[in-house]
Amino acid sequence: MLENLGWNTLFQEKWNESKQENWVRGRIVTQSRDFSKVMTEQGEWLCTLPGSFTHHPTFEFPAVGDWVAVEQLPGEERGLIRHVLERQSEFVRHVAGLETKAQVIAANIDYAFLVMSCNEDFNVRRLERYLIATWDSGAQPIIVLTKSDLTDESGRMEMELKIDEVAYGVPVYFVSNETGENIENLSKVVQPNYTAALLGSSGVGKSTLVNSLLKTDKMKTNTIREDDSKGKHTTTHRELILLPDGGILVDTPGMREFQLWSKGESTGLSESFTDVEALITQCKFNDCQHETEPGCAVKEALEEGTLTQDRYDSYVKLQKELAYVERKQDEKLMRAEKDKWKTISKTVKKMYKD
Ligand SMILES: Nc1nc2c(ncn2[C@@H]2O[C@H](COP(=O)(O)OP(=O)(O)O)[C@@H](O)[C@H]2O)c(=O)[nH]1
Ligand SMILES: [Mg+2]
Ligand SMILES: [Zn+2]
Repeated sequence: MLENLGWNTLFQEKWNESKQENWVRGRIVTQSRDFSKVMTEQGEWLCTLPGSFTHHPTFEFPAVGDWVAVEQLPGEERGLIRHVLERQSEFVRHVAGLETKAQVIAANIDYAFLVMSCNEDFNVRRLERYLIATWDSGAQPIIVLTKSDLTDESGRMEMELKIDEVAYGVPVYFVSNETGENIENLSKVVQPNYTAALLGSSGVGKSTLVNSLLKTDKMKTNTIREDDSKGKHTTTHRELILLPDGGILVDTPGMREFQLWSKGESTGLSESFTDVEALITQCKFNDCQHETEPGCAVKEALEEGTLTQDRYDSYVKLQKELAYVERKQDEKLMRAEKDKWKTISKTVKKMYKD
């Protein structure tokens, strides 16, 4: 039963190390601030986190896709989340707004479906961002171009060329919920017990795609509420869904902005920009700024047109963005450290007084 939800031997090992007698395993199906819906071996339970959990200094809310240990409340279909199993992957972004904080969009995913629509939403610069986050997540990227019924052969070729430039070797699927193009093939990508998350802007057809893959109308989509002025963002929470052939999907609400998060040791930028970084190693000087130095391989490539200016500018911009987030994170850690010492010294002083 748990196997159908993506349980594997690695989780089993972690579980064996941590399990306690009254704990039941489950996977988070939906997550809001206060509640988690958890699919356990004994059914779907509404679960909360005990306060002691959230007061822990390194506390992080569990996310959709997390495997958790639940303690059932006696006689109820509710429980307390006692433990979150170590994640095998996590897709993270910088939370929208000014706060320096990570937001886990989905945990324990095998595939990241990077969804853009063929008509209005296609944007390689955004794709670059999603790719960096995907390489950092530990999931495999799959590019999904929806609404293929709204473009023609030359439109497709143009998009394929642009994608080749930023995501060479990443699988690309043109899909349409209207004509059914590639729906079957995409469903085969999500093999039984594997999890794929649909990531992308609002309105690109993610929920409709889930319905196509499910062969039902489970997910609410924009069309249903087209006459409802508030109905623009129909998917309001992330949700884990089981496919009839055994795969698992996570539908997510659209992300209006996608700011990067860095985990310090992140290599996503390098993995997404192997072309640029390979050039940099060929510059004559190790500390080349790629501006006026002689023997600069980057400048040469830009002049020859083998590297486009847009791509290079994007690399520089994303690198700065990541460095900024890292600096902010360091500052935040330092502040937390200072606060900790303040509290400790206060306690010590008080002890001496008493
Ligand atoms: N032409 C066309 N429209 C689509 C397709 N898939 C979805 N749509 C429309 O796009 C809109 C947004 O769909 P929805 O699934 O709610 O997008 P989401 O916000 O990404 O979940 C709806 O009006 C859908 O009917 C498609 O393959 N072709
Ligand atoms: Mg949706
Ligand atoms: Zn250079």
